[in-house]
Amino acid sequence: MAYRDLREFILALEKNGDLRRVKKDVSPEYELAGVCIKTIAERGPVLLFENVTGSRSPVLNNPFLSRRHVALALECEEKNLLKVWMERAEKKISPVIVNNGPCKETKVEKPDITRFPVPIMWHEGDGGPYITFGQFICKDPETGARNVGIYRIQVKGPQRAGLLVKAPQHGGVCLDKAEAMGRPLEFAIAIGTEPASYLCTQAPMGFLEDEYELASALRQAPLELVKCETVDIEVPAHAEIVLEGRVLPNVREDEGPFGEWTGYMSGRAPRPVIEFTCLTHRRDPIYQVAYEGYPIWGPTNVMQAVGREPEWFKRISSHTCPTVKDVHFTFGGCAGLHAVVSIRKQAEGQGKNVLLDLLRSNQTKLAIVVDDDIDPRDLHQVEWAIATRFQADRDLIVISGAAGMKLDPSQPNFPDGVGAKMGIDATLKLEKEFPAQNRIPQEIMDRIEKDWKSYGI
Ligand SMILES: Cc1cc2nc3c(=O)[nH]c(=O)nc-3n(C[C@H](O)[C@H](O)[C@H](O)COP(=O)(O)O)c2cc1C
Ligand SMILES: [Mn+2]
Repeated sequence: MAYRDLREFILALEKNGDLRRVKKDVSPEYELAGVCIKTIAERGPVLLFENVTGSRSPVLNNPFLSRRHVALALECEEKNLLKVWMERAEKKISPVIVNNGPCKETKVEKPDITRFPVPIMWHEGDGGPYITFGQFICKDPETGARNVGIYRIQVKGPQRAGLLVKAPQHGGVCLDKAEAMGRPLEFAIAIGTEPASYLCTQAPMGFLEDEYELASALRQAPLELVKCETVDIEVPAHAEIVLEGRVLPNVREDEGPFGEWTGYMSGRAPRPVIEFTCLTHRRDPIYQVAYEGYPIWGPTNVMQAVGREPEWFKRISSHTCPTVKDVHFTFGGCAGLHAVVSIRKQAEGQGKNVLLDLLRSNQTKLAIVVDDDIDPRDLHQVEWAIATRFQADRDLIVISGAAGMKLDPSQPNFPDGVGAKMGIDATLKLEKEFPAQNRIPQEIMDRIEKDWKSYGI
């Protein structure tokens, strides 16, 4: 049975031993971030801060700390995540609109976001407190198609905030269209929901595709949505907190800096401005956040990788290589910049075509393809394949001046988003004789396995 709301998922995490309730008073200024970092590095437990100084709401950090946590969220086995996601995503389910929902239990017509939800300072030098884990829901001003994404929100005043989103992100495309019509872009931000509504936001979907259809498919039950009070948007009925508002057309104010998920501070620049018109929440709402700032530990990379891998697997298998085995967006590669793919190669040169597939993404700057005896999730194995099967003058692709991820600080004219891409084909040549791999006879290995205790090791 799909989780109905965040609270049911919290209970499941708790039952699994994956959640701790922090009773100690914790300051929202850097201390909460610092405590999160410690457990993110260990891949758990998920933290529910029950006493945040100056706040009446408990704060839950991003619950998707490992693939195991995502598997619990989707109620499947961890080893089947990719397959289950692809199978469920095939059969889209429409969300349903209901008349009322717990997110309406309390209504505040003049919200003050400097007081609620909890204004949290994440890193030294941030331009202000940031709302980091809201589902930003808007509609394409031309077609009315719904779009949902997560974008950083800088708290600036009781009803005023800054927003970082730019085309080709779909939220940015919607904003461009609204501004061209001279109209504000209405939106709602849903915070604290059942897990699929968060996970769906990171899938690289088509512009007119509705993320909440994917969420409904992933949870195998229609997501219940309810109409907003002041804007023409529908939000998850069981959300803990809903902020409604408008992005002001053609208004820009400085936004940033902010410690980004690349592990670096991203700069201050004129960016879109939003005005809040209403806030509704459940009784005793739980505020949800995501500490983002150090990719190697994978704070938000887990959900980004889990959302991207099925889509790229599908694209590669449907057009370039039906025998693709696995796709891995690595943590160190910020779950987007670096991808490793394993394939059973069917034709010479196919490895390079797979690389080109991945490199057309405006995120990915390094793609590595390996044979299917290598596990792309084990980076030691990947390095071994590069060390022993790859020759730089023959198997390397470099493309310069391509559109890349705008927050990559290594780009020559950062932050213009233009940079180089590299592909490493570490697959064996099909026709070329290659030394046999070291092996011990299988029957001997089986016997050792069986008699293992007798060796007294
Ligand atoms: C915690 C978190 C914060 C994010 N912040 C931003 C952001 O500030 N701006 C942005 O463009 N994308 C951000 N992203 C990535 C987008 O949510 C993601 O690319 C999404 O697929 C965009 O959806 P869209 O193409 O429908 O707009 C963030 C992702 C996560 C998990
Ligand atoms: Mn979208």
